Amino acid sequence: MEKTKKYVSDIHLEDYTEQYESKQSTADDMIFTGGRKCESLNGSWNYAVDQYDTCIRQKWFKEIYSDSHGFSLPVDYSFDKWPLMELPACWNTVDQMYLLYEGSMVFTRTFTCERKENEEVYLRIGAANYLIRVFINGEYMGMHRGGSTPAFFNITSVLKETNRVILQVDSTRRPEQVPTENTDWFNYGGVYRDIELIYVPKIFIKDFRIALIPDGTFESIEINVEMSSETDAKAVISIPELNIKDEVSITKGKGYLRIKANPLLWSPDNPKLYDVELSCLDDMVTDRVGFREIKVNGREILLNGNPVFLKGISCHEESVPHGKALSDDERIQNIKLVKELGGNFMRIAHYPHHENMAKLADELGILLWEEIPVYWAIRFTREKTYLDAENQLKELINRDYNRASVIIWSVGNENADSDERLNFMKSLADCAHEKDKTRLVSAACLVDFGENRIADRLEASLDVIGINEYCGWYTPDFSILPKLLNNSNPDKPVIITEFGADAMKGYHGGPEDKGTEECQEEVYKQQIEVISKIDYIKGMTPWILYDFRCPRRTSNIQGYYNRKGLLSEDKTYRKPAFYVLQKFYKQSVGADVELNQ
Ligand code: GCB
Repeated sequence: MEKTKKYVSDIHLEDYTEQYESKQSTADDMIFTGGRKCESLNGSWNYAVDQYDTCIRQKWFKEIYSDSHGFSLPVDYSFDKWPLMELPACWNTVDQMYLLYEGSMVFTRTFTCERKENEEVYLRIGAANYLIRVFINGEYMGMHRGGSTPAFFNITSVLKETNRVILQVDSTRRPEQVPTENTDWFNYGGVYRDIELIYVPKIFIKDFRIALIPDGTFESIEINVEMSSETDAKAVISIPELNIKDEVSITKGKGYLRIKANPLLWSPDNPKLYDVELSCLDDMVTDRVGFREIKVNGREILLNGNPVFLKGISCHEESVPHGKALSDDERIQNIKLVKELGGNFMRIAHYPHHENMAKLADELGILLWEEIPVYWAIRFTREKTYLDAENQLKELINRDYNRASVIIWSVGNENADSDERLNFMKSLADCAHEKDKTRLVSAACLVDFGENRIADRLEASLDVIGINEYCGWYTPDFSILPKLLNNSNPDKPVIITEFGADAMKGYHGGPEDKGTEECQEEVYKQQIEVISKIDYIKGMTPWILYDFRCPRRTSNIQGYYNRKGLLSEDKTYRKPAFYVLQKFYKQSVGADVELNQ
């Protein structure tokens, strides 16, 4: 009787998600992972599409197979007999049947765990879009919100020798989420970044930050340590190549040290990295870091004290075979394409990409703009939406703080200038400044075409102004661009974060014919000619490196792809505009460019 009642209440309980709102993994739950003992849980997982969220309504994770009298109960799952999927993956690319699926899927597997008595074990999920709920051995472990940043769960207390883990992932777009329902990219679902167990001692190094102090001397490194408990201890930092081995004293779990050093400075031309090691009590972590200074002086961006022009390109995290679950080879290919263009900078839009992107950019020498998905019409008035956005920003900063390649945090893209939006985004910009004094803060803003000038109240909170303008495309009258730029007198450097034009590979016509390669080529020529003459423009990241999937794009030349790529979506074909940009980037910037021969 009890059971029957329970069954019926599961079906009728409509606010069933409430009970899983507790234990949210946030930026505060992150732990530093470099150099730690870890075990991968990537590989084959059993899975089921769970469109009606039956797993969490009926609490499948409790695995109740019989009643109190021992009679077997009917259940709606058979974990070990479900089909298999190799994780990490975006389910949309795994099977044509799931291409357009948005909703929940449930993944499960068992794993063994040999934990030493004094070890704590964390489950880390690199990213799952958008919401993930985690269950182990019948217990709810917690949830994570935000589709592009990592989640951490301390699972020590429930571990046995053999363990069942269940992940419920929900990719549903919702208006109050970050991003909101309507974007200009494809909403991939799945657990699409690495799943791993991380072993740490009872008291461990929770956070470790190391950076060159941006004081213009290039000879001071600072180290911040946070321990997992309010302990007093001594930590040791070593950077063998710089002959550094120093003590950091930890008081109530926190430590700070400033060291004199003379590192070779990291730059795209010389991406010098140093092995660093931090040990404290029974714990030790490692990293490979570069030391560089990025600053703004008036309208200049200074890298290691020298003015730099950011020759960039925007890029989504996507490949035809893998969706967002790129391989490192695919990431390297993207960076190499930017190098081939003659670029030194990438705007990795519009959400945090895999942490290996920044690690590879460190190794290969590319500067990065990293962004959170505060995109278009976010619910600016909703407090919880703000907290979600701020948490994603903090998770990104925590994750990539030690990456020299990352020079700019972007707090959003193309949000109409309202009072609510100003408050929301100003708070995000202030938060980024407070959390990180070693980088610049920006956002991709809209141009004020009414007044025909760069004007956005958010600019006061930014170090660098990002501008999306589509003159020659969405704003067909190209002559507006020179007027607008000449009409503006910003007191900060400006990066043209977007311009571009759709072009379908192999589709030809005149420069006026929208969607042709010739039209895109012409837009690039016109844009570059104007942009290169404006002295306050210190960088550009045209939209975009290669075509990407987008449900909004249904025209005959688009075929559900945004075709503003300089390359086709499979990256095998370079459109003529690729070579226009390449020519500009390979010439010295600042000089007038003759693009019409
Ligand atoms: C924009 C957006 C970008 C779009 C692009 C376009 O301004 O920032 O996400 O994909 O325009 O192609 O319309």
